[in-house]
Parts: sequence; structure tokens; C-alpha cells
Amino acid sequence: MAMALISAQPYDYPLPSDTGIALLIIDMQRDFLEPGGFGDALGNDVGRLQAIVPTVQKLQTAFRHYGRLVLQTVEGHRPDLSDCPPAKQKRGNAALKIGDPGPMGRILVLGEPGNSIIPELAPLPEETVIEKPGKGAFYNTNLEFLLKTHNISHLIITGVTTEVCVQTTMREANDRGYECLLVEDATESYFPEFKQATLAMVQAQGGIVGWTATADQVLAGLAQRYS
Ligand code: C5J
Repeated sequence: MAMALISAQPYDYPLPSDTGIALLIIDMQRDFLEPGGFGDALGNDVGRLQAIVPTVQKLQTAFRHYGRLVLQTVEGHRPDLSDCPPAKQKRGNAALKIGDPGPMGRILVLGEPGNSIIPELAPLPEETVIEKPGKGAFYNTNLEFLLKTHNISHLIITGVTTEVCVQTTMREANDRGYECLLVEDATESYFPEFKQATLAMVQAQGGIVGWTATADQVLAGLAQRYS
């Protein structure tokens, strides 16, 4: 069989010959995407982030269809905030801080309504959701262990926000040897210029952090490889 590729930047992304690919959906939680959440409390236009939901959904459906691993993350802290560094809680002088009561429960606290994944992308009962206390999904989580257990070498990365949790996670994964592709129209930022800069940073210097491609390019590559 010819090698299957995803047409990508800065050059084609080779798909693995085995099952070692996973979709990683970062922090598509109500806190960041819905009015009344943490993102909104910080004065951001959450509508920008909602625009990618149908595209992430298409990828989630395709990965499920091909029987590939789908992992999601949420950023959140234990109710006693014992895993939230005081520096993180204090940062920004926002009206609503981590742990404060907000319109969707306590801000960025695990188990609160605002901390759940938006209903459109709800995980299936057998799918794993990684609760992460940091911006990067590898910090203080069992993500690396899970990826090793499932023999994953290739990560297709989506979610929010592009230059914060998504980029941090992609860099952490890249340093650990994973072949990472960031899906251009399945990630978003409150700041369009930061998104564009992140895509450019990933692709620069021969893909120093990995690859980028559109969701349609990813779907075409998956169809060629797994149909
Ligand atoms: C932020 C995230 N922006 N998921 N978190 O604080 O990017």
C-alpha cells in the first residue's frame, strides 16, 4: 500500500502505517466557549471560539468512525484549589478569579457546570477526558502514559485557545517525540492575530513544532488511509 499523507504545511504529513494516531481535543469546555464563563469574565468574545465547533465535531465523528482514539482535556482545579499555584490564581487581577462563584459555578473548578465539555462535543462513556491543572496537557496528568499504552505516535490537535493551551500542549508533545499536526480551522483564539502567529510559528523552520492543515485535508488523508 502506498504511504498515505495529509496535504499539510510546511510539507505533507505522513500517516502512520499502524493504528498509532489520536485526535486530541483541547479544553472545549463551557468556561471558555459560553457566555458567563471564565473567557467571557475576562472580557473576551466567546463567539469567535464557538465558530469552530462544527469543524471539531466533523473530526470527532471521523475518528470515531475509523475506530481511532479520541482524547479530550479540560482545564480545571480541585475544589480545594490545592493543585492551583497561587501565582496562577492571582494572575490578571480579573473580577472573577479561579475558584470564585460565577454564573456557571465556581470558575475553572472540576465538576462545576462551567467546567464541562460543551454538549455538542460530549465524550462517549468509553472516551477519556484528561483533567489538567496547567495550560499544557502533559503537566501533572497521565496523558503520556495513556498515549504509550495505546501506542500513539501521531497527534491531530484541535481546540482552544490556540496560543495558550493548544500551543503549550503541542510543544510539550513535540518535545516528547510525537508527530503533531494542528488543525487550522479546528482551533481558535480570542485574538485572531495570535492564532495566525501560532500557525506560522509551528510551520516555521521546516515544521519546528509540527505541521498544520485544514480539517478537510485531514479528513481526505484519513479517508485515503483508513476507508
Ligand atoms: C486559557 C486555554 N486560555 N485552554 N486556557 O487560559 O487556552
